[in-house]
Amino acid sequence: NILIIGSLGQLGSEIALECRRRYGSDHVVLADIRDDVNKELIGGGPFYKVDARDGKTINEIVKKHTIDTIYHLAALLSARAEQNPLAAWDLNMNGLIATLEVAKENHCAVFTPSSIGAFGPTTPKQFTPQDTIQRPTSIYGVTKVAGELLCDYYHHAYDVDTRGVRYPGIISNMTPPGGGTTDYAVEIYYEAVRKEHYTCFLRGDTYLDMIYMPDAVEAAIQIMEADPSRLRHRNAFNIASMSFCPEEQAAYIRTVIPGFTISYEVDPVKQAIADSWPNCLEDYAARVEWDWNPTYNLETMTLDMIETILRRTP
Ligand code: VAH
Repeated sequence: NILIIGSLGQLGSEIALECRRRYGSDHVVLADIRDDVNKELIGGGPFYKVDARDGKTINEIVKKHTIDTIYHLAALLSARAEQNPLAAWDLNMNGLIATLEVAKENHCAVFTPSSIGAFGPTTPKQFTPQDTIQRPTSIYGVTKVAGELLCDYYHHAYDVDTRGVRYPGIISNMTPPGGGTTDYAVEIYYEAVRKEHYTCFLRGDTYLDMIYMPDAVEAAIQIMEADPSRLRHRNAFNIASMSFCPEEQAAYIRTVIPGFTISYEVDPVKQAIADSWPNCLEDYAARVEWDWNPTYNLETMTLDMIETILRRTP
């Protein structure tokens, strides 16, 4: 059975939905600090309102539902974290260690997402290697590197089956972005449909790795189903699927919405975070060790995003 902590967030909601689709609602237990949003999106099945740092309650849930796999998806993302570094450290680290302690006691496997945010300005920006220097300059990145090291520690010291991927910016047609630096790449599609214009908070030539939610969810499930004897890495695997800048994304949107225009009001904090991150990762380790192979690209994602938003627009 699976427990998803942070199951109402941007990534958590969609992993919850897909896991319930694949494994059945009763085998997928959801938990989130909030209980007000989009629960109907995920349908029935066990749900607990719980703070990710509350190891005691999480331990009770794990024992009650004989959980064998925990998806730990509760965190403050980069832009929001930068506004409140101590809250980000508290949630991102004390939430994670609570899960790792519960996993150690109950022999659960743990999935924890890392991010391209785990790299910094001294990391090679083009085809960023799987094993390279990681000195992020955002507090979010600090918690991601610390999280990777903590998960590897629990694996080597206590044999906890911890695994993770370094996510690019995630683009979803179902759940709103969660306060990240890459949120522009989601908002732009909704604004393109709503008013054929988007004012972007990053410079038009800012390249970042991005991934469409269906591929992001597939990675989270595929890595946890992988044969552990093949894994030479664990926390966390580079995964890549597309790298683009706002200008490029706007050009693809114009192939569907010819009148679409983009303008720029650069947010200096978000731009500084984006400039400290790589432009594109290399993900050979994920491809070799657990057959990672994304399906969407900027063209097919743009078509799917706009068609989905149009279908929903009254
Ligand atoms: C953020 N969407 O912007 C997240 C992600 C690669 C970025 O970690 O913080």
